[in-house]
Amino acid sequence: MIKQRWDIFCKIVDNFGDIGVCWRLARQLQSEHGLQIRLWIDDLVVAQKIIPNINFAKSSQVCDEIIILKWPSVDKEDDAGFALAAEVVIEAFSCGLPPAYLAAMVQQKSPVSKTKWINLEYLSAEPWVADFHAKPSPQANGLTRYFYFPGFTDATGGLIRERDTLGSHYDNSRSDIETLKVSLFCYPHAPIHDLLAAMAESNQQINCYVLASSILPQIADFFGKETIDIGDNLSQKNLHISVLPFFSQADYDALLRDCDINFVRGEDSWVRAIWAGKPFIWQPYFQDENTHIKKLNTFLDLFYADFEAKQVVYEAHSAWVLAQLSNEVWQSYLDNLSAINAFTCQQSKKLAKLDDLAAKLVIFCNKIL
Ligand code: TRH
Repeated sequence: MIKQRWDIFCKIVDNFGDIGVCWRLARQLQSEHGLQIRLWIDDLVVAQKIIPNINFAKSSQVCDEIIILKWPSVDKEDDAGFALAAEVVIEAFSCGLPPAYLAAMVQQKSPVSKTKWINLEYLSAEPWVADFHAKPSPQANGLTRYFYFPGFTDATGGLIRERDTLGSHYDNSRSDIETLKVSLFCYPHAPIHDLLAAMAESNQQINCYVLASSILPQIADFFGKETIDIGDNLSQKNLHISVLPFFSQADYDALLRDCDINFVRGEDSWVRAIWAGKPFIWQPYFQDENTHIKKLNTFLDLFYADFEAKQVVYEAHSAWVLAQLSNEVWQSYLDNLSAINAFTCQQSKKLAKLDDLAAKLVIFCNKIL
């Protein structure tokens, strides 16, 4: 059977969320929906962090059955094979499509073979998302670009969740845990020093797993050291830090499931923390005019609406995001951990009943002309 061809275009703006999302989506569309995926990436060096077996000297290669292509600069477009536009093209996060690719789409005469053009947007729990999701946006060149908004309700494009994401890993019986396991992945402007100090003073032993990233200087500074490295273990009072390498996505997902509390950030690690079903504290990606705070609050309102101890969760998030974390806020979060754990697990299962993003995207693309 001839496989339907889909192209995904990914520009790596900052950090790993853009490629993290595109890579998960590419793999799921290929493995669960039988599509042939070409993933165009502008920066293979950064992409290697998420796709470890990429050879960034190669402009074309296959990794895990995904065709990975280097997105060349405009002057090299002619060599890039853009003339062969796929059945569906996903423009990730408004990254723009190459002019030669758009030109090929404009040339397509037959309505049946026209490329369907989807702009995959960033995730937000804000209510306006439902109004804009799946809406067409006619372009000056005669093409139609569709907005595709991921989200937390039926009226949106769903969340990325592979078929086997929610196994039987949920563990609600955590009341007698003596040593808490905490994973830490955050932006360097978070109050890391305050968090470590609060963990050290907790009434419980804490093993904190720090994934190697741009926050290592802050961790080193807390312990009065110049630098720290992967593999280092450091302790202060009840806090025990282990510096871990940057994991593969699968190993990182497993770590999230294994920990009792996960500090996550951006978009993709946030969603994975939800699927892990464990208490998590999310630091949204910084945006001007406090847009990220609005995003955070609408998410908290949606996710914790029916949670009796929601105040504790709100306080912990706002302390973390507004850089005012105190020992009291942290201890209060720990004191309520059993309830937060049970509620998170319940919400995770509830969200997993909604159709996932890849499945909804395939249905949507089959529907539009
Ligand atoms: O890296 P991020 O901060 O990415 C951000 C956000 O996506 C943000 O919305 C976007 O606007 C900005 O980039 C440009 O956080 P995020 O989204 O959690 O992506 C991190 C990826 O790294 C995610 O796919 C999980 C993965 N990861 C690993 O594979 N191994 C690891 O050890 C860790 C810590 C993360």
